Amino acid sequence: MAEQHSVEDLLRDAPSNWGKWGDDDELGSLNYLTPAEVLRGVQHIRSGNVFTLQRLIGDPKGDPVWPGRTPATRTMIMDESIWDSPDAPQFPGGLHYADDKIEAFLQGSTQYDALGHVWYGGKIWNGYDARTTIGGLDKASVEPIAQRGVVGRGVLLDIARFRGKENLDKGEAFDHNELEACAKAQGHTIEKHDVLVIRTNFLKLFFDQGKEFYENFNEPGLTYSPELVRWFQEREIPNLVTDTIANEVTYEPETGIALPLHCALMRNLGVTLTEICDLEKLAASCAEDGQYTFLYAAAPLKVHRATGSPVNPLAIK
Ligand code: UVW
Repeated sequence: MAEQHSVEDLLRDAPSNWGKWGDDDELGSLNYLTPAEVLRGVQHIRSGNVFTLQRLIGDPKGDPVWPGRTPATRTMIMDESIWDSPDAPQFPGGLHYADDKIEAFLQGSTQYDALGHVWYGGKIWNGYDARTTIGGLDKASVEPIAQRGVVGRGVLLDIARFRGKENLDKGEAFDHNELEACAKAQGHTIEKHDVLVIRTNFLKLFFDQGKEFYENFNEPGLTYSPELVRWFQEREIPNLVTDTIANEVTYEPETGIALPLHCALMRNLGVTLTEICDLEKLAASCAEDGQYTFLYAAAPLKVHRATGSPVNPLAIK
């Protein structure tokens, strides 16, 4: 029988930031983003060009989501047809209006993960009991992230371009050394407290391939190694932003463990994850003007006890 691996075994001696910001902390590595970091980010605004990084919710071409989730559905509640009926509500002055609602996975579009979104061994970020997630996250929900907002220096690491590819393919892995090499080729360095924005353009395949996209689902991205986790800890990286559904190679190549970086980075170091971004316009601009650094600003929605929330991050160059 094949040897079984657990994420607990894999990460037994892994670095941790639990307790670093106190026993009550729910922000993790976002604590690194002080007002001084906002001002450092502002120094990278040169042209005033603004890029929105959210994917369209309800895209007529489809919404990429993690297997098992379904895309948001939008339902029209009020429109002009309502007033065709004699029973339609009447407002003084003859007002008509349109209203709609969506039913959506809070993790079903461009999103911030709450720090308590993923765990192992019965403990979430900062050592809180995983039972605090029952019925809603009492600890480390998306709410504290939304209350605070995320602003700092962003750096685009265009790995697809660095590898000379239109998009990365299933399971293609890279590491922190390649992030450094990519930054060097782009003409900058990765500094302490940078928000890392990594482009793979993998979701091009979602739109090109249809159903085949989900066969042998295994996204490309960073993959676990002790060195990589230490690098994130030493660089004090607050936020990892990517254009894939789950920000890392889905199954760690050596052990087959699912999403070990969610555990090593988010649960143990408190690094926030931002997923399913659309980086195409930003990447085209960076390739054209050679400026890969910018002010990154994002605030997920304030949803009480939620595991995550949709967001439309901004990159301002
Ligand atoms: C899972 O929760 C499995 O993935 P994500 O972080 O992409 O929402």
